[in-house]
Amino acid sequence: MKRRDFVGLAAVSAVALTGFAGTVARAADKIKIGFLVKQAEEPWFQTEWRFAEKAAQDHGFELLKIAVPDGERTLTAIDSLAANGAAGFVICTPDVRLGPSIVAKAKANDLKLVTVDDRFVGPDGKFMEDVPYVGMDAHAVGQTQGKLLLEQAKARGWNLADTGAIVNSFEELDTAHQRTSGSIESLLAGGFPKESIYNAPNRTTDIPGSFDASNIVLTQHHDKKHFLVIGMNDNAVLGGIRATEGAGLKPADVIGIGINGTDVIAELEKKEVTGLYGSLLLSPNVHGYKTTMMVYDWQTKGTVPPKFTPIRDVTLITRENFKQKLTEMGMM
Ligand code: FCA
Repeated sequence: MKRRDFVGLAAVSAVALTGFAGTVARAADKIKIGFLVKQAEEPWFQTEWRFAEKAAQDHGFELLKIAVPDGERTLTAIDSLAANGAAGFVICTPDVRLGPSIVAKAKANDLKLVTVDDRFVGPDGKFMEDVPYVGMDAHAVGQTQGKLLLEQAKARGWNLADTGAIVNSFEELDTAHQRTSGSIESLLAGGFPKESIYNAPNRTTDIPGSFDASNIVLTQHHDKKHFLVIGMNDNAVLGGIRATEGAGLKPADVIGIGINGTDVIAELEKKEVTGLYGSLLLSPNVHGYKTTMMVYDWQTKGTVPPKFTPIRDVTLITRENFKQKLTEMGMM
C-alpha cells in the first residue's frame, strides 16, 4: 500500500470510530478514479492514460492506472479499486464478454463505471447499452481506410488485377469487425475484385498476431505484384507490412494505412520509407480525458453520463504531416 493511501485509510477509520468528520480527514480524501486498459503496452492506451492523467491534474483527483490483460486481473483490479476507496473507473476490457461480471462487481462495490473503445456484450450476444460507452464510429473509419487505400493504389497506377488485399481480421471484437468490413466494402465499391481480398484471421491483436496471419496469405498468393494491407488498428497493419518485407516485396509495392495514429510514430520516423503509407489518427486525447471526467462529474456533480458518446474526428497522417498533426493534438 502506498503511504498516501495508508494515511487516507487511517483518516477514514478515525472518522468511522469517532464519528468526528474533521477537515483533516476531508483533505486527505482526494477522489480516486481508476483507468483500466486491456493492452497497456500499446501506445494507443498509453496515450489515453496520458490524457486521463491530465484530467486528474487539472481537477485535482488521483488517477489509478491499471493494466488488465485478462479477466482474472480485471476482477482483482476492481476489488483493489474498491479497497482503495475509488469513486469509479473507466475500462477498455480485455474481453467484451466480461461485461456482465464487470458490471456486477462495480455495482457490488458501488463504483461508477464508464467503458471506452470496446463495448460490453451481454449473455444474449447484444451490446450492454445501459453501460455508458465512449467510442468511435468504427464502420465509418474502416470505410475511410478502404477508400484511401484504393485511391493510393490508383495514384500509383497499379493494375488492380495484379493487386491483392490482406485483411487482418479479428472477428471476436465488434469494433474490429466493423472496421475491417467497412474497409472491404469500400474496396468493393471502388471496383476492387472480390476474389483478390484475402482474409487473414489474427489470433492475437498485436504485431506478432498480424505478422503470422499475413504471412500465411502471402505464401498462398505469389501471383500478386502489389498488396494493400488492411487491419483494425496500427498494429494489425504494421504486422502485415513486416510480413510483406519478409516475403521480399518492395515498399513501393505495398500500401498500408493503420487506424489509431498513436502506434505508427516510430514507423513514420524511419529514414527508409516502408509500406506503411499512413494512419487514421483518432482522438485518444478525448477518449482518455472525457471518459475520466465523466466519472469525476458523476461523482462530484451527480451528472450521469450518456449511454453512448460517439467520437467522430479522424485525420489521415502520413510522413508529410504526422509531426504537425500530432503536435497540434499534444501527442508528440
Ligand atoms: C480497440 C483497439 C485499440 C484502439 C481502440 C479505439 O480497443 O484494440 O487499438 O483502436 O479500439
